[in-house]
Amino acid sequence: MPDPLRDPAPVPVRPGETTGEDPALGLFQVLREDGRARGEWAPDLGAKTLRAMFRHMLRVRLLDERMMMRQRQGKVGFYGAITGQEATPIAAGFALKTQDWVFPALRESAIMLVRGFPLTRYIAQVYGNAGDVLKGRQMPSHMSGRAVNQVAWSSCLGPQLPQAVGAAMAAKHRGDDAVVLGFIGDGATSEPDFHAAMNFAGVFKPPVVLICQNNHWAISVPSEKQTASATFAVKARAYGIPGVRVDGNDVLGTYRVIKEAVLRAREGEGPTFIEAVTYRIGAHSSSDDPTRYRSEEEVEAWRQKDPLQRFERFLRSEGHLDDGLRDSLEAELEAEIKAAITEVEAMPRPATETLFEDVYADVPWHLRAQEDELRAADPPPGHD
Ligand SMILES: Cc1ncc(C[n+]2csc(CCOP(=O)(O)OP(=O)(O)O)c2C)c(N)n1
Ligand SMILES: [Mg+2]
Repeated sequence: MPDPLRDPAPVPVRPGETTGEDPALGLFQVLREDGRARGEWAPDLGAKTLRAMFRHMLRVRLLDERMMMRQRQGKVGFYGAITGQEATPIAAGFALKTQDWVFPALRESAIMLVRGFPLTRYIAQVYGNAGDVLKGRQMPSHMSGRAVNQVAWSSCLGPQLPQAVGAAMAAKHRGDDAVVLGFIGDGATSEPDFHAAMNFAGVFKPPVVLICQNNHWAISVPSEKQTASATFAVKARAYGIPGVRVDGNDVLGTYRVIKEAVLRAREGEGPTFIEAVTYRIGAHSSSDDPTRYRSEEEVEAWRQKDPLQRFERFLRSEGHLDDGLRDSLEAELEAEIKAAITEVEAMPRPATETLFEDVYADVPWHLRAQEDELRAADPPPGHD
């Protein structure tokens, strides 16, 4: 009998469609590692959309390289790359409608870019300068964008998940046509907030899709030390929610599963819990040295499953991409990113006066006095 954990096979997405496999124990896959698609499961996407998906994946890959370099040069305080995990956030961005909301964990900020958030504004949040929509008040690289319905991820692991469920309950209560996506890492499933979110989602059945990016590590803790469950997806069963385990390095597979779950949620069929099986190729963040806790062989084995290369092989074999197009796309993206970084680095710090904004409708006298004192200082503190 095939072992569903080791022998990836297509599994049904909707509960009730049975092929003899349990969606929470198998591994849903459209793109095989050699880049061939399992035809019967492939989503119906045109060449233009497929190329746009690839463009977004490559854009994030290149942006991460540039930002990590900037961090090493001391120009950026902190950065967390998602290299190797591009498929799920990019697929998620394509599966959503404008009115939908995203409550990300650590590695889904790029969904904002897919949904049209400007690159310079995005990079400005890494720098926390005057171009930052959050005026430099958030932790660095905790991107968010009201314009694209994406809240910032939380440095404290977990709270975004009950918030996602709560937002979905509110949408249901108000009769909004919005679906909410909530993300969590494998490590954060050990937090009480995960249980609270899953339980509320199961009981109240709001239009929410909860996605666990199982990248096999929670900094230095391997995912097998995180749970005794056979998979993360199977945990959904205890909460009365359908659980689906998908190859998180397969952008067409994750798109298909997320899209299906979003559709179910929008049709009032309730929540879905998705485990996207992937791998963090780089360090946990710019503050981490992964060579201290995992082997190069393990990383190399996962490099072979790279989501970008896999998708590229598929696009080439389908005639949607060739050397010329690939090279011009990369050159165009490199130029765009370089220009955006140059523009952001030329921006000043947030004006010190903004310290007094956005908390009180009428600024109280003691803060007004402090503001006057600040304005009178020559030069004002914080300006250099
Ligand atoms: C409540 C809480 N505990 C511990 C930490 C420290 N911490 C930051 S990231 C992290 C690991 C997160 O792992 P996972 O949820 O798998 O996400 P990944 O980084 O792998 O994407 C830990 C333990 C924290 N930020 N918050
Ligand atoms: Mg993890």
